[in-house]
Amino acid sequence: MASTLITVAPTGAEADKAAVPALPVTLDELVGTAKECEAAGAAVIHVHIRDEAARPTLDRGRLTATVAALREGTDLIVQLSTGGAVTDSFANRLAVLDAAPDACSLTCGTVNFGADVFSNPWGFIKELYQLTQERQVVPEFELFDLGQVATLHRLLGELGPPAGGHVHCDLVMGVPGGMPGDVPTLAAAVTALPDGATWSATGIGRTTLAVLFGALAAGGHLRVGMEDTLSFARGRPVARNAELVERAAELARLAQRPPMRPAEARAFLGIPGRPA
Ligand code: KMH
Ligand code: ZN
Repeated sequence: MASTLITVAPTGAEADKAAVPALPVTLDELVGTAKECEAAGAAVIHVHIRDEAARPTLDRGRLTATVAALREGTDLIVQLSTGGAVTDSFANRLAVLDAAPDACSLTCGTVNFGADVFSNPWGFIKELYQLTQERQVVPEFELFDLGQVATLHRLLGELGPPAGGHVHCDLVMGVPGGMPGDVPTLAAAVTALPDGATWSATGIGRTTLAVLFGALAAGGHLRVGMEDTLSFARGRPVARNAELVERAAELARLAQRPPMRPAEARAFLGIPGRPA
């Protein structure tokens, strides 16, 4: 039976801990969340970290310690964000790979991001991609609009296949400024992907459920978490990341595509197993 890759994105760079107390921001909170989400069916964790004041940071020491702690506490594939926060420099975003994660995000273009701009010019995309190839860190191609799918084709055409040999994408839908989180747009994006690519999708905010159901129906994989939505239902805040994973896993089982476990996900994504 085919299975469903579930990625949890528990923190992000945007939500404010003071306003969202359930957001995991310390290392202990992150590892505790990761364990619960793994038990609930996640196989990958997409990681943003915070500093002692709960502000987003790309501090190298903290990132390295985070990778080690997640490996110690879970079998999850550790995917560090190279997107960071909209205020992070390109140099700091490239340096994320110094923490030697299993995987990283790699966004394929610039996009309006609410009132901000999430900047990913072609030169930066190429440099980051080449670094993933050199360091053998498996990239997940983050696609916020259809133009970014065209850039992914250009990238693969110029620089060849990624570390691990397999192209896996994540459609990030419903960002104010990016592609809408609806089924016609999902279908258009999936149709445009490179041959042989696999994909997950996530819907930001109110688009979460439409994208989740659409992705399952179209044979895709799922990303959920408090980076992407802070409401479980109308008027009901998310209490913990694991409830979003539990819901995704339940729907995946109903779709006859149960959650993929981390070892299967490693083979699927071309990520080597951990040394014993
Ligand atoms: N925080 C956003 C500006 C990624 O993680 O690679 C970018 C983002 C994408 O979250
Ligand atoms: Zn992210």
